[in-house]
Amino acid sequence: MVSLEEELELSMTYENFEDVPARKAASRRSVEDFNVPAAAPGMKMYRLVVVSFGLLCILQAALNISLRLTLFSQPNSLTEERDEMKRIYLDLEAGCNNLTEERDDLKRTLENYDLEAGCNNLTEERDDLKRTLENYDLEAGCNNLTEERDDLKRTLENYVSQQNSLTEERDEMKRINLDLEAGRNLLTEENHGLKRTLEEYAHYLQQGWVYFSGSFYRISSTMKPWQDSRRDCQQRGADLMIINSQEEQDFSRQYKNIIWIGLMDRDTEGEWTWVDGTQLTTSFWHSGEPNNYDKRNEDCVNINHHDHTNSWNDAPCENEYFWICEKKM
Ligand code: MMA
Ligand code: CA
Repeated sequence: MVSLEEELELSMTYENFEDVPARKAASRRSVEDFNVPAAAPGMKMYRLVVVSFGLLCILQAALNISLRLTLFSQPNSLTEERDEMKRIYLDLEAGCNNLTEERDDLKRTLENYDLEAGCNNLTEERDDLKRTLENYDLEAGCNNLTEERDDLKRTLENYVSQQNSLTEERDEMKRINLDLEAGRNLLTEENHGLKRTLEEYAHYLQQGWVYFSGSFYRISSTMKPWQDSRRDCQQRGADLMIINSQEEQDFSRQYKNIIWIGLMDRDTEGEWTWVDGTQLTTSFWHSGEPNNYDKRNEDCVNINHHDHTNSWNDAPCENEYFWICEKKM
């Protein structure tokens, strides 16, 4: 390696001993080519040397720093590793001491254990069990167990049959309960129906209607044509009287006025129809009736001849008479 001093010396030597005519020619050329002073090449060399020297210095410093960093960081990690090893060693030492103590304890226990006594105890226990087994009456034990089993079987069978009869009884009771429930429901319904009927009876009685053979009857206190009379009955929840029997006929004759009943042939002449739509079957016409007298459109029927069993007469519907309502119960 060439040091800085040597380099400088070399350049000096080069300047001193170079061929002077050649240098002069060169300097002339320089002057001609570049138009710079003749002393420039020396200065250039010098600058180059100084810059190189500076770079070398910086390199040296960088190396120095990196070396120092490496050297200072290594000892730290080595110290840590050493401390870790120390700790591991201490742990191992403690573990080893523990094991040694345990081993010594076990040794002492083993030395103190009376092997013979332990063995004798076991032998005695075995002999006891042998004697017990020899004395055990296998047959008797077996018989007892068989009897017990049979007893239990019988008890179980009794339980099963008892349970069966109880189940049957329960089912029978269930059926009876259902029947009773249905009966009670029917009675409840009936009770409600009777209540309603009773209320109806009370209502008609309070309004002054007369009860006879399953119906309530009411005689009007005014006179109206047949149609208006019928409307009045309907507004009271009833209709004009329908006579189906001798008893009803006799009952109707007690009223001494002329009164409309629910019979007419307005739809077809000669075809007598009750207000409930049924055809006339049993009739109680007075003799000579119905006659549609004088062709006056006698289409409605009244009770006219109270003193005769047959009391009916046909009369014009516009005529005004009393009337009798009937409410079938
Ligand atoms: C009245 C009237 C008729 C009835 C005759 C019977 C005169 O007319 O009531 O309907 O048939 O009497 O004589
Ligand atoms: Ca008549």
